[in-house]
Amino acid sequence: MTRFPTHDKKLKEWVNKMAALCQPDDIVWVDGSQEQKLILQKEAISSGELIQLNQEKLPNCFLHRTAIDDVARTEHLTFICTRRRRDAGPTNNWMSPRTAYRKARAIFKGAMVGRTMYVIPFSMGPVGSPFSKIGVELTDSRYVVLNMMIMTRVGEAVLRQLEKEDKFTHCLHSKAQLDINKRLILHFPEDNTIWSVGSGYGGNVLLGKKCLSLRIAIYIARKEQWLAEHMLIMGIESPNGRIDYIAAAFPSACGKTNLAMLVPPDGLKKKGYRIWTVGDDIAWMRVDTDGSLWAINPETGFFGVAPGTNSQTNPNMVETIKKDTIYTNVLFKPDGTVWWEGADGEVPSEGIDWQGRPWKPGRLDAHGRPILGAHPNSRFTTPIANCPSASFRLEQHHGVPISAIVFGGRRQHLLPLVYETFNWQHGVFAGATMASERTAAQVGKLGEVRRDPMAMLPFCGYNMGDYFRHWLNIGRHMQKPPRIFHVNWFRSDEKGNFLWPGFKENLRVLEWIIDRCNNKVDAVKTPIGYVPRPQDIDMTGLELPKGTMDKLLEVREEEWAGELKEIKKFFKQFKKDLPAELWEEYENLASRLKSYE
Ligand code: GTP
Ligand code: SPV
Ligand code: MN
Repeated sequence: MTRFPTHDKKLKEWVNKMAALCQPDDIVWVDGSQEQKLILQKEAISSGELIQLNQEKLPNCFLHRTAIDDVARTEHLTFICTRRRRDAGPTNNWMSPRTAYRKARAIFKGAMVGRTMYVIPFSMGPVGSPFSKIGVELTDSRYVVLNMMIMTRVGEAVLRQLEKEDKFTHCLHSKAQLDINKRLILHFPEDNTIWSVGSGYGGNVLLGKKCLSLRIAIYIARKEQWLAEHMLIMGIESPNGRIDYIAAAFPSACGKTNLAMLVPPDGLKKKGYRIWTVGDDIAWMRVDTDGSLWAINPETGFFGVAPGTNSQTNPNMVETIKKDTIYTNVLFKPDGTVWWEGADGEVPSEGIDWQGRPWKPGRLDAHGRPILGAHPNSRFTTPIANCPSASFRLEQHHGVPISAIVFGGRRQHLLPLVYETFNWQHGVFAGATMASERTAAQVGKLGEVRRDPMAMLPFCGYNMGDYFRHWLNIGRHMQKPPRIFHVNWFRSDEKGNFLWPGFKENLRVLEWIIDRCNNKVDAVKTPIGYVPRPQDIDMTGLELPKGTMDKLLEVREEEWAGELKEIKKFFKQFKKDLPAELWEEYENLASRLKSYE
């Protein structure tokens, strides 16, 4: 008989019911304690789920390898299960709840035989904050438990809060056979329930993250009049000591983590800028009584992309991941440390690759492509508290006030380095028409341009037409709405080289954004929005080839014809569910472009 550390009847009944389905040998409640964490780590090492890394060089760090076909979110196996198909909308995979439960139940049945079922009570957001939501995840993976302990607030205090609210998101996960043909990531927003089976990869199994904090939260947020978004949150402290906060939505693997903890480039450092990191992936935002938008990061950790992380691109992250970190699918070095493509230092002469095979640099696969040491979507899980730029306002129950919302995508052509939209409605249009080239964060063809409104295409738990309408409504509730901008760090020349150096230099663009918010700088009006005058981007200490800035800021009317066509095609699929305001913005843009020389 399991002892239940809670008197909450609904919770007890649900745990019993799920245990009856999955048939674990044992049930263990996760209390968030250090003692329990050490036991779990030890067990995970002996079961092979974790490899202990060199504890002198990387204290309290571990390595995990997933199955070879389980390395990124599998969007084609991810479903929104609402009673009406219409409520999932044209951009989501839909399954009826009845079918979904039936299919998944067959896979969950007996899936935990011979295993322990862990019960993880967790809070997204500071426990007890009006922003926060509670979930309970049941899982048979120690890797999941240890990751959740980094990414969320876990333990006793959460249970007490849950008992008060008597409401929580029911999250059930089992690795089952880790079989891609028996993998389902199912969301039941009408039941406040998530069922994930057959995977061991982060975004599919850390159910507090994308599944709860976006796909389920966005559904709750519409009812409760707030926003759940795929956004980083950062504070930019100006030389005069004022901190302006921005929230920025870029699709997966398009630079949120890097921007959120940027270290000012030397030229601007002289002015005294400082960055405060609030979050790198998810923002929950509410209109407060002062009429402006306030945001929290519901998470307590980063689940960041490893490749490309080094002291040039992201020195704060390099510092953060030196301890208390779980690495997934990176290269294991003979000295018990880790490496990935684009890491600091020399390329190691040998190691064990992410698939567990002996590795040497320079080897090619059957197609003549280099065999990578780390998977392109290899990641680390690490506590925000260890980040040198962590904001002192992370635990504040009311979050931070947002001055600007920034949308951005990975676009080789067309989109200038930055532009400001004319007003909230036009800003929503800019967000709704965002597009980006596909990255390794999701399974599929790399480089293909796809529409990814507000970076939420894979995470919008209901009809996207309704989501756009909700955004328009939120704007009407604010006396002081944030200004909305669009950035593109990835514009390229004819040869495909990036025109803009990116990373820390992006602060130069953020400076312009903040100056616009504070009415300190002029701009040039173009058909798509306001772009900077070249002289208004501070280039102290950064030299670009002559003419580059003009190319970065250029709006080329002739290129926009194709884009308009694509936008129209995208909008049309929503039929009557697309708000009329967005068609109006479309027509306005088309006519502004027509009369533009
Ligand atoms: P998710 O965790 O998947 O949501 O990704 P993310 O948006 O946090 O992306 P991240 O910051 O991890 O960056 C992903 C990739 O983009 C890395 O390979 C970076 O090297 C690259 N990147 C980030 N910022 C820039 C930039 O300013 N310019 C260029 N060219 N590349 C960048
Ligand atoms: C993303 O893909 O946007 C991520 C990683 O942040 S995952 O948790 O897998 O979704
Ligand atoms: Mn993300």
